[in-house]
Amino acid sequence: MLGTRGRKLFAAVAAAVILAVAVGVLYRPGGPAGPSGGPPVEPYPVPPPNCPVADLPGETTEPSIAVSRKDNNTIVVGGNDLNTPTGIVWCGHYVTHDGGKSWKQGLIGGYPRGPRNALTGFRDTCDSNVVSDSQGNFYYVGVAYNRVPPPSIPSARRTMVGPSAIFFAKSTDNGDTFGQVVLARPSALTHVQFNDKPVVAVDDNTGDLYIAWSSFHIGAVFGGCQLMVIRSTDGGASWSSPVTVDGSLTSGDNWGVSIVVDQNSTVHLGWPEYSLNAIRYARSTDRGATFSAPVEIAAIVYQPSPLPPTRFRTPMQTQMAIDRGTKNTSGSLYLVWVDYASGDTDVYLASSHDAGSTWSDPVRVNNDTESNGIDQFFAAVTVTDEGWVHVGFYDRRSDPENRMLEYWWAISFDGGASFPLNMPMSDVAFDGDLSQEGDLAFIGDYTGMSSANGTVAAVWCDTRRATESAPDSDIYGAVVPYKDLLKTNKFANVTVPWP
Ligand SMILES: [Ca+2]
Ligand SMILES: [Ca+2]
Repeated sequence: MLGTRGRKLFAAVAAAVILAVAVGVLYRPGGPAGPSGGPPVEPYPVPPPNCPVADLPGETTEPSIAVSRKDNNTIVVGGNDLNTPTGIVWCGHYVTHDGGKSWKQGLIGGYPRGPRNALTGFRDTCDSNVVSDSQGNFYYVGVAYNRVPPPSIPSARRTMVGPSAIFFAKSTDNGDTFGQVVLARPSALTHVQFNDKPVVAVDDNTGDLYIAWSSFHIGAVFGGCQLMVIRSTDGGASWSSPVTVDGSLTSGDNWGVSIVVDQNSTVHLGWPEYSLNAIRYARSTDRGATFSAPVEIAAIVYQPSPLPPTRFRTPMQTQMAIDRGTKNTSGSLYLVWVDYASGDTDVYLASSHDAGSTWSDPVRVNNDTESNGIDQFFAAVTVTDEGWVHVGFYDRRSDPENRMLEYWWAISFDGGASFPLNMPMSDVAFDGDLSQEGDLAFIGDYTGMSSANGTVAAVWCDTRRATESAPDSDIYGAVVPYKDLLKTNKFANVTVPWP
């Protein structure tokens, strides 16, 4: 919620003064507009059907997703949900057992006037990240915090300090409930430290769980930021003391970490280090006791936040996925981020086929013309059983004004070396500025993509039901039997190399 993101909030408020307001929802049946708004380009892939995952009247943003690795009709989504008894933001969980046809919406307990648990007493929770293990259990982490003083006081810095903790929640009933909640990293230093943006991963061999996050240290001005990792060897009931992977108390600005654990129990981390304009990587081969010295995977140019012409903020984080299949790319790692070097944002991916020892040069994932002024951002990644790499992201290429959002999907058939197939996944375009929390346009800071057993599923914050006079956001998604889609759809200049 703060640090890099908090600083972006200042910019968001300042930039909001003169920018254009929302223009409503643009439905786009039959394919996107051609150049200069002309007739639809053909042949053009038809997007998969979209489903409302979380669509109550209040804002719901910033989704993460995990397809059950045991039953691919069961999918759990987490998000920031304002549909709470007192109107505060709290972590929601949404589950389907029928492949996305119907969803059950709920909240992690502990919210004001809600069921009591370890989160009781916190004013807000947010920043969901959810994964499934091979048995179909789900693990969910987020941030719990108190704004001090209350958010009505117009000082962004004051609103951001206060107690903050990393919480962990677990579902052992196929995603229906998350009754087991613990503070994996309690708030230790009130008003000095802010724990932010956790991610969770599970080791298939041992059942060990890992959480990585950013710990901001706040002095008279912003201090340093440390990238921390903790481990649980008892299914999340208790957690180790943190290991610092990168950053110091006085310098460093690493926010947006991603984590996976491979088949050999090696823990892999990727993250942006803004003070170095770099994407960095480190790993642990001793079950999280120590981590290698961070290495640079790529130089980056950090994008503006917000990205004109829209007002919602656009910080950048990494996401990472591992190939759990049995083909020759098994164990390959894929890390995605976005970069502004071309003068607009583009999605990039780096691959490692040797457990993180070496990484490929960055590959541009979105295949529209470079430096065309169109933004792609909030990238997510997953790998399916045959080793295909799927990347999801917001894309504004269908709108020459670079305003209306669609969610797009790119696929690599060659281990991340190229992404010949780009197609829309959302079946409408929408204006992100129609999602508002208070006076701020806000769609969260990321999207989610996950896969298992022939299904690719993605979720994104979506404003298709909002209007200028009635701002709102929902989480929408698509649950796609992707092989069927690829066999029946039309793609220009793409031949699918069926395995
Ligand atoms: Ca671009
Ligand atoms: Ca809503």
